[in-house]
Amino acid sequence: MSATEHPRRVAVVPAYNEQATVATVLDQLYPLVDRLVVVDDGSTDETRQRIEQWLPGHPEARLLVFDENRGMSAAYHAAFTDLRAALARDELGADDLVFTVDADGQHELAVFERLESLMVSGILDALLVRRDLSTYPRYKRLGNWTLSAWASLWAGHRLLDVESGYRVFRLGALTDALDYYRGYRYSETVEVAVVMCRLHYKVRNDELVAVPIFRSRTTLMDAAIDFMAIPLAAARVWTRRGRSQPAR
Ligand SMILES: Nc1nc2c(ncn2[C@@H]2O[C@H](COP(=O)(O)OP(=O)(O)OP(=O)(O)O)[C@@H](O)[C@H]2O)c(=O)[nH]1
Ligand SMILES: [Mg+2]
Repeated sequence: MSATEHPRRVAVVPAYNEQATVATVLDQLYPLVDRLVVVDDGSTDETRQRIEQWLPGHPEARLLVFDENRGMSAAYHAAFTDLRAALARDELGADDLVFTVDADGQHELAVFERLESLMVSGILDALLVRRDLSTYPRYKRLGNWTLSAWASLWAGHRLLDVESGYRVFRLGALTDALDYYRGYRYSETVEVAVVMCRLHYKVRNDELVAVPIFRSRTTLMDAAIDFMAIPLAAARVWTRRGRSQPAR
């Protein structure tokens, strides 16, 4: 990419049982991006059919499917691996931007331009959107604060909403980080944040964005898994790359 060119935008949308919202989210997202990857994570409702009905007329969109539910982290891993292959084929560049967006309409797409300009002007590798959780129940906010503080300790960088699924990554940094984590259930979000910080990539997690609707399907078990996944992700970087050797 030359200095005058804009990075391409790629959207990744994991979807599990989102028949009510998925087509609307894809409709709103498609005009904002150059390429879109949606993953149906073995939905048992009409999600897959809704996506298949939506696909014609959207040539830059691609559907990956799991026949059985494998969890959000596996859905991201499949999509990111697909993008890594596109990078290797030179279809995409290391400076292209990957936006991750939930299929449930929880992510405010009106801020897309703002997120891109923050990435470009700040020369960021990752912008983990900080969701405005003021409409969330108190126990959710407390859990989020605790997990973010715990992750900050291991990341060596202050993280304010480490569970956020609304993110922008530079593709080159993301594919590098992919060598250090896979994620289980929801742990992809906390693991990639810790890994990227530990690899000395430039990460921000302070840009506050409103959440249009509250809906939660995560459980206390998911929080416990994330809690354990955080030090393990940091340790993976330490053991594989060494404590002092920066990535870039
Ligand atoms: N719940 C769930 N979502 C999945 C799964 N696989 C993919 N997803 C998708 O991953 C995205 C995030 O899941 P959500 O359940 O909205 O979780 P969240 O918004 O990060 O967290 P909460 O606000 O605590 O519920 C959505 O687009 C889901 O459709 C899965 O196995 N379970
Ligand atoms: Mg959600």
